[in-house]
Order: sequence, then C-alpha cells, then structure tokens
Amino acid sequence: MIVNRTVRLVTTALIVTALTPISASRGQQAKLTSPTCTPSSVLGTPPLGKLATARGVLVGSAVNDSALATDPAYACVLGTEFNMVEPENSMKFAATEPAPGVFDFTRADVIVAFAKLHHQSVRCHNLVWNLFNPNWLTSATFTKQQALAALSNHIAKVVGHFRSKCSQWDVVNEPIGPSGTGLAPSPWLKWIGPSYINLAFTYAHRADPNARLYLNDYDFNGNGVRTRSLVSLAVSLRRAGVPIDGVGLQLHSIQSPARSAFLSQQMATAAAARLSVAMTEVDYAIALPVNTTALVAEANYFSDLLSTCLAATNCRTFNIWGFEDQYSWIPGFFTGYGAGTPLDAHLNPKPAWQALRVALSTK
Ligand code: 9MR
Repeated sequence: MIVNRTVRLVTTALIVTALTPISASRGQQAKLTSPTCTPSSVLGTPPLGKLATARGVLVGSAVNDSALATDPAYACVLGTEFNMVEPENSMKFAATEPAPGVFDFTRADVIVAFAKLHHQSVRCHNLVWNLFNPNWLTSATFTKQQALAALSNHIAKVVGHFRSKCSQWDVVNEPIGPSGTGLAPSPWLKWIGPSYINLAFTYAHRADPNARLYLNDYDFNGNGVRTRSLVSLAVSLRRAGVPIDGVGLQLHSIQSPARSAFLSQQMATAAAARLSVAMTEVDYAIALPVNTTALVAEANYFSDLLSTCLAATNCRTFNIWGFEDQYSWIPGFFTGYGAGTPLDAHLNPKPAWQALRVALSTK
C-alpha cells in the first residue's frame, strides 16, 4: 500500500514549518544537520526508537552517508525513529585511512554529529576486515613488525578519534573462514598470524576503554556452522583475557535464515561466558517482484529475530542494515533481489515495520 506521505521539517534557528510530500522531497539537495522534523504519522506513535528505549534496548540502522547528506526525508526518519545509528561504510579502513598514515574522518564525523543531535547511540563499524581494504593495504608486503605498527596505528587513530562517541565497535569483522570453520584468509593473518585478532581488541580497548568491543560475522545458509565457530572463538578470546564484550550476528537473510531456537542456544553459550550478543545487520532479501507472501515472510523474519533478542538475557542491540529500500545494499549485490528493509522506497511502512513495533510493545 503506498500512502501519500508527508514530512514536517522544522528548523530550530528559524521556526519555519514546511509540509512537503515525502516522495517529492526525496533526492533533493539538502542537508539536515540541525533541523528537527516530524515524519508522517503513518510510521506510528511513539516512534520506534522510543518504544525501544522504553524496553531498554537499542534499535538502530546502518546509515548511508550520501543519502543522509542529500535526502531530507531519509534524514528525518533516521533522526526520529531510531535510538542508535551505525555508519554503513564511512568508518571502514578505506574510508578512514585512504593512504598510509593519512586519516580522514569527514564522512563519519557527519554521522556522529547527527547522532549527537538526535540523542542516538553510535555503533561503530569496523576496524579490521579481510575484504574491501584500500589498495595500498592489499598490495603491501609488510614484515610482521611493519604489520603490527600499521594495525596498532590504524586502531589507535580511529578509535582514539571517536573515543567516548562509539558505544560499540565491531573490532574484527567476518573473521571466520569461508567454510564456516577456521580463520578467513586475510592480510593481517598472513603478516601477523592468528593473534592479529587478540591484538586488535587490545589496541581498541586501549584507545577507548569504555567502548564495548565486538567480533562480528554472518552465517552461511543458516546451517549454524559459522555461528558456532564465531561464538566459540569469542568465548575462547574472553577466557584468554582478551578485552572482548560481545558477538555480533549480522543476520542478512540471504546468508542466515532465522532459526530462533538455534540462535537462543548460541546466545546462552555466549551469556555463560559473560558475552553480550548484538544483532547487527538484519535485513531480508526478497526475490523481486515483491508480493504479499514475501512481505509477510519478511515481517516474520524481523519479528522473530527482535523477539529472540528481547527474550535473551544478553541481547540489547538490534540493528537493521538500512531502514528503507531505496538505498539498501541488496539489489547491488544480489541481482533480482531487493525490498529487504522495513520501509519501502517511498518511506511507507511495510508489514515488517509494524512487526518491529509490535515486538517491542509485547512483553
Ligand atoms: O552495505 C555495505 C555496502 O554498501 C558496501 O559496498 C560493502 C563493502 O564495503 O559493505 C556492505 O556492508 C557489509 C558490512 O560492512 C559487513 N557485513 C556485510 C555487509 C553487506 O555486504
């Protein structure tokens, strides 16, 4: 159902109220860094983030920084409907250290400032990943000593820059190997050995002792092998005294069909080692075109996962990988798939949006 949406933009400096159809304002060049706004009431009241705060949980979304800068309707919904945000790409290695020893926080700073303005927690992503690194890093031929210096400098500078602003950091992203066991091939593994993981956590903790530090990964086809490996790696790090606080379960549906009982069991294993669990990148790839059955399945996916998180003693973070379909990563990576978020490309709520609201309101 496409509802004729409106967004009310209210500037704080100059009290100007403009009532604009939301679809008409999408894509216009505008920066929404200081105004507050009220999204259309079709999203429900109170906002999702307020329901989350009342339940003592963080419910957030990945943030597309160019959408934030250019699309006021996107910024309006992001700023009002969530109590947490997570930069989708702008804190990654290639964005923050584009040349060796040269740091650029411009893109990420905008998101952190936006979050502060909207009283949102910031989940920060990520410090170390075996994929999507800058060319200078992937083509480097470091000795172990040089690699240690590069890793410690990167983490000290990035975590130091955002010190006290990131409530959580994904310190190592996707550490598990392609088969679901062992470690993924990575430049850091090659140069330093498996201790690159321990060291990354130690460096991050040193740079911001208050940030909660996560090991984050996806499952593959939901067979559980990879999730088990992830949890057991996190538990062994914790037992070895590494400053790790939790496990991040990405939960992209195309890789990880929801299996609540299995996830509850893994969360309990983590809890026994005093590790928290965050659901970090939830989305549901639909084979296009969208139909009602798929939308219901999507709603069930979001609802099952959020309810599973709420039912666990150690899960208080639920992050979706984009909140609306226009800027989602899915169509660009999986041809013929899309519509993976709770709001459609016109910011109209899909059944999944209502499902999230119901899950947060149900005890
Ligand atoms: O959604 C992100 C996409 O825009 C980027 O091109 C891609 C590479 O940096 O990363 C995507 O986000 C990934 C996240 O960082 C880690 N887990 C899987 C996500 C989807 O690929």
